[in-house]
Amino acid sequence: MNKTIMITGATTGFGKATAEKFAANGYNIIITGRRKDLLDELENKLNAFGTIKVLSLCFDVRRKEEVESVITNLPEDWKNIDVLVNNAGLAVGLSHIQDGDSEDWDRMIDTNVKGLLYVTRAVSPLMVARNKGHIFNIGSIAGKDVYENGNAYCASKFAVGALSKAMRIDMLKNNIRVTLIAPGMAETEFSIVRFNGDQQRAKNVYKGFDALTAEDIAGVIYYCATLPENVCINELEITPTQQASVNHSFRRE
Ligand code: NDP
Ligand code: 8X3
Repeated sequence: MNKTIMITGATTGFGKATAEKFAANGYNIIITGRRKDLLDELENKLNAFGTIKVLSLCFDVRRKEEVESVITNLPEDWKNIDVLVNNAGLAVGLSHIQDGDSEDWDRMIDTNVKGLLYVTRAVSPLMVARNKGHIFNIGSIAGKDVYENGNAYCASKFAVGALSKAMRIDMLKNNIRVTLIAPGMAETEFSIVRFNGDQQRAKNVYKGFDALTAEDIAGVIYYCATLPENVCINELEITPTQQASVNHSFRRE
């Protein structure tokens, strides 16, 4: 029988690439996100794999009641979620804390921290009931060290790191694996969102730089998920070869 993976934020970037990777390897896929048109497009693409099932759920992870209702009302044959990828997240803005926009802070904390908590609270009891499951939390190297102007985004990703450790401990007796994935710079829609749609500014972030791709991260998640069940990778930091840490990157001229 196929295993089932649920991925938040599967409309683009890491989430979409992860859906494609697991679909290609025979998993049934639950894709989620806010943009219905992109979910429909991906659902059609994944259905072409033929031997798997796809369920598309359009919701905002910040809406607690909606998250609870969507998971509670999952069709019975979709409740056996083997892998959850808490990926939905974003950075908005880049400014010194004294100039920061509190609405940007709210969006980041509500999505990256509270959204992740709501989804985990809804899905983890299904895993605990079966005494098996694997939760991936997409943190960041910005959750390992801070950089100038990163303040609230870094804080949200430090929180993801803390929650990953906490989940691992809280569900230790329930045989639940928890893996924190902490990527460095990857070229997705991330910078376009951070700079409110400014494509040129987003492009400049990756100039002279071989950034990670969404597929690189999907491959790492797949690797961790398919290790023998007695093995749990608790945490993995992955950067481009040209990036040693959040504050040390090498760019070609
Ligand atoms: P993308 O912008 O390409 O993808 C973000 C995904 O999150 C989209 O599918 C978006 O879908 C979804 N999302 C955002 N807000 C919400 C919300 N409120 N409710 C539901 N879904 C939401 O960026 P990445 O793929 O790069 O980012 C994925 C994760 O990886 C994020 O948590 C990010 O912080 C993290 N990360 C990214 C790095 C990078 O350099 N790219 C490095 C380290 C970590 P939609 O808009 O349709 O809702
Ligand atoms: C995204 C990586 O360095 O832009 O989490 O914050 S960084």
